[in-house]
Formats: sequence, C-alpha cells, structure tokens
Amino acid sequence: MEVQVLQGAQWTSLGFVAMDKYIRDYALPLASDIRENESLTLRFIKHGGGLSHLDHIGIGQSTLSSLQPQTELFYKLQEKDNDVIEVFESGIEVLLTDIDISQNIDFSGRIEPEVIGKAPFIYPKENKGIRMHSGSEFYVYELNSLLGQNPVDGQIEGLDASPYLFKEYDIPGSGHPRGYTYGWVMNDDNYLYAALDFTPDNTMDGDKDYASVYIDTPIGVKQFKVSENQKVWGSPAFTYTNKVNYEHKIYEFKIPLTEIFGADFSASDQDGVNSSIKIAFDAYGTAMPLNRIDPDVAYGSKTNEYLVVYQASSSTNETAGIYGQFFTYDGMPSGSTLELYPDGSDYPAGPKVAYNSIEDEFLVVWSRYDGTTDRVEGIRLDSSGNVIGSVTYLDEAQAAMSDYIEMESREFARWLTVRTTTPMQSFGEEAVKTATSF
Ligand SMILES: [Ca+2]
Ligand SMILES: [Ca+2]
Ligand SMILES: [Ca+2]
Repeated sequence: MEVQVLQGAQWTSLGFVAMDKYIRDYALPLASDIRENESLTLRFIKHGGGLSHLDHIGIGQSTLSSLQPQTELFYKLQEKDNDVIEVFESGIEVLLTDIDISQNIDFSGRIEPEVIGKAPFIYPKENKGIRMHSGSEFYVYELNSLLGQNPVDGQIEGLDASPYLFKEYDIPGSGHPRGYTYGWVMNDDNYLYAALDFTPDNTMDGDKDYASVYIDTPIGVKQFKVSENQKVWGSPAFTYTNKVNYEHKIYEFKIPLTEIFGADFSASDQDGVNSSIKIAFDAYGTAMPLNRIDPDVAYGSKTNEYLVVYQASSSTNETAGIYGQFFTYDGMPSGSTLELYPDGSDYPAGPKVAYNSIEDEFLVVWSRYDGTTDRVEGIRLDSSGNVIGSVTYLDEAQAAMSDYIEMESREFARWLTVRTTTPMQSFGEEAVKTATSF
C-alpha cells in the first residue's frame, strides 16, 4: 500500500507499507514540509496482491473529512471496527483537517493474496470438507413449526423475534473478522424461507460471495445457491444488522415447497408428506475457514473425552494457529473450538497433546519460530478446556518438532515431561524438561 500526499497540484509519495490479509495497524511519518493546522489530502493506492481493504485512517486527533461524493469513506474510515472499504489500484482519497504535524499518519488495512482458498463454511459443521449427500448431517426443521414470511428485501431484522435454527462461531482463515453466523428457517403455505446473518464476511466481493441451502428431498440432496448473479432462490445483501456494528453479508432464501415435497404438494392437503425437512447451509465470502492439519489426540480418562489438537492455517499457508476440540467418547464434538495459540503473523506447528490423569489436565506443546529462534511452547488445560496459566516457553528447538511422553514417575514431578531435540550442533540429543515449572 502506498500513501501519497497532495502538495499543490502534485502527488508526493510518503512511503509504502507491506500488508497481509489481516487488518493491522500501520504508521507513516508526515513529510517535513507540511505545516501545522493545514488540511491534507491523502491518497492510498494498492500495489499488487488481491483484494484490499482499509478500516481506519487518521492523524492523531485530526478530523477525517471525506471528499464528496464518497461519503461512505468518511463513515467507514472513522474507526477501526471491521467496517471497511475496498481499495483499488486507482486509490482512494481522503481529506484530513486540522493536522497535528507531530503525529504520524495512522491507518489500518489489509491486502489479500491473489489466490485464495475456495472452501466455504458449512453448517452443520460436521459436514466440513465433504460433498453434501443424503448421509450428511442436517438440521431438522418441522414444516409449520414456525409460520411466517421473510420477504427477500435485504432486511432480516424482523427475524430476531423468531428463534434461530443455528448459531455457530467461525474463525476465518482469510483475514475476515471472527464471529457468529446465524440461520433462521420458517415457512408459509407455499414457501420455505431461510436466512443467514454471515457476520464474518465484511467484504463485498460481487459474485465471489455466495451461500446455499441444501435440502434432503426424496429425489436426493438439492442445492439452492444464491449470489449476486444467481437470484432464483433468494438474494445476498450487504448491510448492517443488530448482531455486529460493521456492514457485512446476509442471505435470504425463498424456496417453493414444491421444490422440496414435489410438484403435487399442496398446503391444504399434506397427507402423506413427511414434514421433517432436513436442511443444511454453506457460505463463502472470500471469508473461508481454516485448513486443519497435523492433529494429535489424548484421552482424558476422568471425563471420558478426547482432546484433539491441530494446526489450522489459511490455504495460502502464510500464518497458522493452534486449536483444540474436545470430543465425546462416541466422537461427537463437545464444547466449542479452543484457540490455544492465535492465528497471527507467525507459524506455530506440530502440536502434541498428552493427558495427566493424576491432575486431570492436558498439556499441549508446539514449536514456533519467533523471528529469531525456534521455540517450543506449551499450555496447560483442565478437562473442561480452561487454560491454566498462560502460553509458556519451554525450550529452544531448531527442529520444528516436539514430542513428549507421559511420566508419572517417582523422581519426576507428577506432570508430563517435554522432550525436544535441541540446537542443530547437538542434533539427536534429547533434552528432558519437566513442565512442572509452569
Ligand atoms: Ca472502519
Ligand atoms: Ca427480509
Ligand atoms: Ca465477501
């Protein structure tokens, strides 16, 4: 991203910053020949990369004034709040008044990679990565259990009076904000109405954004897909809702009941109709889920549950985080996803987990390059997933591999031990460290 300033009739470059897909804060000093209390016209130009967005621009307490007629800029760039505007190669211009020359230009923004992943979010989440079919997981909506209408009009506020069918928390791997997605379903005599409030998608990306309803019908699973170019079954909209304070994607669906129950279906004669509708959703907004790789599992004997830990990364593998998920003894997810090390600028890898049956605790370790050295870090969790203490440095390890063994031994403390290969010059040696110290 390049920042330019207008001086006379001349645009002068103030500098460049390298951005990634996450909205981050940047600062550039003002040019020395800019005078106090002036108004300043700045231009932000995207150079290279994929889609780009700015969330906030300011100079100290200086007031941002939008250049007419782009009044949306003024509203969206006032605060860093995930309410963003798209920036193109042609750039955007903003006018700042009452400049305090002792301050930097502060701004927040992102640039996506040119090639981004294609995987949508799936609801129910059990279907992730699997093509929808009759054996997939579905929500069940009983016909006539919620009578009503949701006109396809870009508004879903009225739905809050009705219970939602699902509410799922999503952590996008794409740099979009994390947040909840809500789904509603209702029907009248002729149509099934469904709606999604897809709060993780705060970018308006034309036909790249889409969502679908999947319904298991007697003739197989039908997909009802909606996007800017596909409006047979409903429509997307980009709007504000009462769920978050930034503009984002919603989807409304209006599906004839004859598409579900067959052409003979009649509201007045529902004899012989299986009124349980099996329904699922997907949504993609260039907002997309993380890729989950490199899992490890430990069994918690006290609670009869498994803790699976894994690395989750974006499809471009530029950053990653470490996550965990409990599963019941029969394999159902238990509780929500645990963020053990956040997806950020670095790349924690190779998570391992072990269980301490004496303390009923789990220890998760991973290796991470912090910009200077490779390090093995760990975190303790109780069997409910609550973090005990905080992420703790355990050892230096240049091999991006950590392994550890359970040692309920006599001499050692009753906790797990961490074993890692240590620096390259002594590759092959193993250092044994107890984790009792953290
Ligand atoms: Ca904003
Ligand atoms: Ca509506
Ligand atoms: Ca989008």
